[in-house]
Amino acid sequence: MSTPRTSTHRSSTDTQRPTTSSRGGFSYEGVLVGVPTYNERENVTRLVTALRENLPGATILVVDDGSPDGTGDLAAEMARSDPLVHLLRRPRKMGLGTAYVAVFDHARSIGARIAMTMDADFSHRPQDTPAVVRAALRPGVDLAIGSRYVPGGDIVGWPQSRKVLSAIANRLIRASLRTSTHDCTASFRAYSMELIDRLDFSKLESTGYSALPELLLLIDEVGATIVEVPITFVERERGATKLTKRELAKSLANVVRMRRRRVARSHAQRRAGAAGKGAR
Ligand SMILES: Nc1nc2c(ncn2[C@@H]2O[C@H](COP(=O)(O)OP(=O)(O)OP(=O)(O)O)[C@@H](O)[C@H]2O)c(=O)[nH]1
Ligand SMILES: [Mg+2]
Repeated sequence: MSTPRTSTHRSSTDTQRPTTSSRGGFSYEGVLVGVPTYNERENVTRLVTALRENLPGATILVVDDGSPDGTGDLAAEMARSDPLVHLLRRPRKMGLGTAYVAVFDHARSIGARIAMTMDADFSHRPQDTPAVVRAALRPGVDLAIGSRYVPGGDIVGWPQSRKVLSAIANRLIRASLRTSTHDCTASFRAYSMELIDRLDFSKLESTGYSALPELLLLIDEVGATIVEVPITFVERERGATKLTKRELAKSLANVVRMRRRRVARSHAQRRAGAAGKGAR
């Protein structure tokens, strides 16, 4: 069994660049960008096109959960003509947490070095993706988070009330999980596959939005170096949110459950520490 370690946090200076392509530009070969979609027909084609431009050489995977608005068909059209656009069609809405695990499985199956996840609604700007990927490519970095809550990060288009709610929720989660991450609910993340291979996804209980803080908990449990890269988050302009009040309530309940798990682990560590001292 691996010994739990505490994750470390670093600032995000860009030092390592992706490889140079035969045409002289940077190539993001070895990077998989996973985009979960549910009813994103107004966004999916534009987003995949923008990602292909901003991350040349990267593979894009759309994970569509049987969107009734035909998002899957639009993605299928792109995948037919571009070998770097992949599509996973699932029969029904199965939740964001399971979509992320599908992204990690796909990244492993194509031998990727980095698995990135982001939303389809342009809240995560395609032009910010290179900085997040490059941060994850730095030696020793396990996870780079595109963060709203570090200096330089910003939110555009949210009313003040939503900004305050999100900031409070993130502070609460940060304190409950005893993590050093500031943006615990961000889905804009680039994971090294070395980190993914160390995680035990059978422990992941959340299937929806709360998979994001729960993944952080799993990551903290194995010990990892996390960097937060400031990004500008932009409120969606097209399509509708899938974040329902019910989903929010479920996420809150899940944070309480995670807090209990985190405290139980600390107690177990303390007991193990005391037993170790006694034995010496
Ligand atoms: N495959 C899949 N994608 C989902 C599911 N639920 C949401 N998504 C996608 O996950 C991303 C985030 O969902 P949003 O509705 O934008 O949620 P949000 O960003 O928290 O809320 P807004 O601020 O209103 O945009 C989008 O790309 C959605 O299409 C799901 O069950 N399955
Ligand atoms: Mg959104």
